[in-house]
Amino acid sequence: MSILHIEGFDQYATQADIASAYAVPNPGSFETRTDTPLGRGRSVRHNRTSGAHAGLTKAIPSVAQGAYVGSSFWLKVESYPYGHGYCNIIQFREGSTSHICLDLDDKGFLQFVRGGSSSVSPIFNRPLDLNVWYHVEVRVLVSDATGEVEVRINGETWGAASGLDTQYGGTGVLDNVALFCSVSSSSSRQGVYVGDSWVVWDTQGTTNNDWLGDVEVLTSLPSGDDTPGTWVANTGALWEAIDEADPDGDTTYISSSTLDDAATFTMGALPVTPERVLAVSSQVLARKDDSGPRSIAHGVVSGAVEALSEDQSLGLTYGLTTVVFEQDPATAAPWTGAAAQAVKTKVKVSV
Ligand SMILES: [Ca+2]
Ligand SMILES: [Ca+2]
Repeated sequence: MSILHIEGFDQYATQADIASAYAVPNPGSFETRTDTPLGRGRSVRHNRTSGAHAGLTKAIPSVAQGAYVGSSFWLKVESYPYGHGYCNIIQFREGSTSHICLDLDDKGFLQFVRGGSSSVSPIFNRPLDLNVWYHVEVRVLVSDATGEVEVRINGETWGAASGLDTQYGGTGVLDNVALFCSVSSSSSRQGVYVGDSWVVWDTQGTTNNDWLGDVEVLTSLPSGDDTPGTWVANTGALWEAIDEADPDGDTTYISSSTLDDAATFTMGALPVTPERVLAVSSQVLARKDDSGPRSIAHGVVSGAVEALSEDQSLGLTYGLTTVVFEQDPATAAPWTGAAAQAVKTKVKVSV
C-alpha cells in the first residue's frame, strides 16, 4: 500500500452521513461546510464545545513498525484550543491508542505529542493564523528510541525532530488514524477547525510513497447508466436513483439480491482535469435489508478493464465503503487526468 485513506468530505450533507463512514462519538462534534480551500465541494468542521472525543477515526491497512506514515490535508483554524496537549489535529494510532500526534496550542503553534499529551518535539516557532487555509503534511516514524516527526505547511518544513520516543506502548504498528481529537473534556479547551481533502499514505509500495505535496480530493457522481446494469431502481433510471449530492437513504435507491448482478455508471465531469492523479477511489453507500450474509464488490472501469474491490460485507444500516485504486487497470500505470475524467464505476452483488 501507499495511499491508505482518501477523504474529500464532498459526499456528506449531514452528521449522519459522516457517521456512515466514521465513528462520530458525540452528536454535534462535526458538520459539513461549503467553505473549502479551492472553492468547490464540501469540507468538514469540528465544532465541539465540550467533552473529550476521538475525532474522525478510521482504520487503515496495518503499517509495520519501521515504515513512515504520512498525511496530507487542508486545515483552517477558526479558534484555538487551550494550551498544549489538548487538541490533537491528527493522531497516528494503534487501535484506539495514539502513538504520536500533531498538536495545536492556544496561540496556533504546533508540536508533536506522544500518547495524546506528552511533548516529544519542541514547540515549533511559527503559528498558524486564524481563518487561513493551510495545506498541512505530516510524516511520522513510530519507535521507542529512534522515532521521527516532521510537519510541512504549504510545502515548507515548519518543524522536524528525530531520535524521539514516539511509541506509546503497544507493538508499534499503525493501523488507525483520527482527525480533530479533543483530549481534554474541558469546554474551555476545545477549538474550532475546518478540514478538507484528507489523504493518508505510507512509504511502502512503488508509487505515492513519499511526501505528496498539496492534494485535492475531487468527487463526481453517476451521470448515466452503462452495461452491465441488471440492478433495479425503485424509481427512474439506475443512475438517477444514486446521483444525489445529499444522500437520500431509502427515498431513491438501487438494489439486487442476485449473485453477480452488476450496475455500471458513467460519471459526471470533474471540475478540472487534474495534471496529476495520485489515485482514484470508488465509494458506495449501501446496506442490506434482510438477515443473512450479503456483500458487494465495487470499483472502477477504465476503457474495458475493470478493477473491483474485495467483498464488502453489508450491515442493516447504511455504511460507506471506500476503495483506493492507485493504478489505472487499463494501463497498470498511474492514472492520467484524462483517464480519471473518463472512468466508470461498477458495483456487483458478490455474496
Ligand atoms: Ca472537499
Ligand atoms: Ca438515492
